[in-house]
Amino acid sequence: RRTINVALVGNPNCGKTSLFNFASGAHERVGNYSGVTVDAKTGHASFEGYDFNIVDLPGTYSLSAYSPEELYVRKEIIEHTPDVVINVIDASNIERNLYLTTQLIDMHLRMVCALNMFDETEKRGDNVDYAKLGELFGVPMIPTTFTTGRGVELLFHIIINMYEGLDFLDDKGNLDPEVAEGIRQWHEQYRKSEKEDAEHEEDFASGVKPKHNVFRHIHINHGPYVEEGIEAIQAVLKQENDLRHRYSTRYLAIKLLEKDKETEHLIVSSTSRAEEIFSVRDKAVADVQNYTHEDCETVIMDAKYGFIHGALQEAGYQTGNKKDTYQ
Ligand code: GDP
Ligand code: MG
Ligand code: K
Repeated sequence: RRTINVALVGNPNCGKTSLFNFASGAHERVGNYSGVTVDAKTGHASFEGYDFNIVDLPGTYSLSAYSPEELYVRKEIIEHTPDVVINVIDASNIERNLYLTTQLIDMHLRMVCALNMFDETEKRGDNVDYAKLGELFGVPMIPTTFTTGRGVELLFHIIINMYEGLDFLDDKGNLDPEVAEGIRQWHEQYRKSEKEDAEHEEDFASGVKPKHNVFRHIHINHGPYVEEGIEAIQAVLKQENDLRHRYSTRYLAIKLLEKDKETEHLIVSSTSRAEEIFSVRDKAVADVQNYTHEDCETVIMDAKYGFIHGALQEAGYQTGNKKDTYQ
């Protein structure tokens, strides 16, 4: 039997522990509370002949490392590299929740999104083409209600198939050959990327994409100045083989542009090129500031919200007007 390591990541109160309890049979406390310690609970589940180790991580709104929770989640993802990340999203507050998703995308993970609280959005009369949204984010988006277990089987089915790169069921439970091919190719790209990161990233940069690749790893475009900076920093990072094989150089470059202290420490402790990397970074930061009259962090954040806004619009997102049914 194969064991798949899964991590639950999402904003506070989006339903992570409810999924954890439902899938693993645990009885962890759900609801509005904040613990004094930052830690993760581990549980086990079985689906379709596979075993799962499930880690319920603390809730975070972002991965900017402003809080112990954010640092903890980042470390857990980077150091323990789960096979698949389940990004739980409170679909009744989708725009804000997708911000974390855009940061997870930078980390280049195998990921699936649970559009949880789907019952609430239905009560309110929200509308969204979640298949389209998934396509735009390059991540399968599955409507779920973890209080009743709706969508959980499909979610795990998709995780298994992502892990194995095999077939795929659509939301009606039928095998959609085009989506199956998309998943398979996406998976191949991912496997390839683990071995040949640099080559892989160049593939994406030059726009080479498989024909039916519905779930491809996307790059969120942060605008010409930030992207130029990312490219310049990546060029130096890629000369460090250890770093390149352990981390997504794009993610590290973005974090360096945000002047992220943890990432700076990582660079200092793991390369002999720290000085060169910081000087390229400092120049990029200054260029962004000069051209946009904003600091890098703001430009990056605005670009991510711009991407979310555009994707929601393209997926026909509309909030229902039956607001009284939602507490
Ligand atoms: P966490 O902070 O992400 O671990 O979220 P919890 O699992 O503790 O859930 C927060 C609250 O939302 C709890 O009161 C849950 O019962 C409730 N909840 C979780 N999932 C759903 C869902 O899909 N629909 C509805 N209506 N409530 C949910
Ligand atoms: Mg919880
Ligand atoms: K990598």
